[in-house]
Amino acid sequence: MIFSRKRLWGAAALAGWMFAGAALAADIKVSGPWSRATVRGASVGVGFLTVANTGKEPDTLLGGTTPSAEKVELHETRAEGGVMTMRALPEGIAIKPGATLVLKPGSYHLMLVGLKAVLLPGEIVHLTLNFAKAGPIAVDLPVESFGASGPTAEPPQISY
Ligand SMILES: [Cu+2]
Repeated sequence: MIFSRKRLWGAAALAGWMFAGAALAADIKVSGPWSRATVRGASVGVGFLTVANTGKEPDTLLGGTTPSAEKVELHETRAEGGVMTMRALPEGIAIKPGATLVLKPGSYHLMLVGLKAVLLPGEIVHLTLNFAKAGPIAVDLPVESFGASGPTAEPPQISY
């Protein structure tokens, strides 16, 4: 079968819409996902994104899974006595109705523990977030450069 590029984009858009539909049903919206390149031999990577709870019920981001690492942990970086420390949040992070949780450098983040390969700029980390109520939500994290502090571009807008 031959698909034109446009058709492939259409199929991708439809798949994206179906994922978004599932997320919408649970009132959880994920945006701005990104990861950062690692040096060869690094055992951990990071993941950042924003989660909005547009529903009327609280939900909890429990963590996630990815084929790129042994496990995905939720972490929080904090300055304590002038020293940046990082702790795991095994209970997850609660998100109140109408609240937005921002995972960003120096704050909450996903820790990809036991990286299976070096993360190179331009690659995509496929990740599944797990929510207590919304369940699993698939998200792709573009890998930004080693020194990146944010995503370089918004994902392309889907239009019909
Ligand atoms: Cu961490």
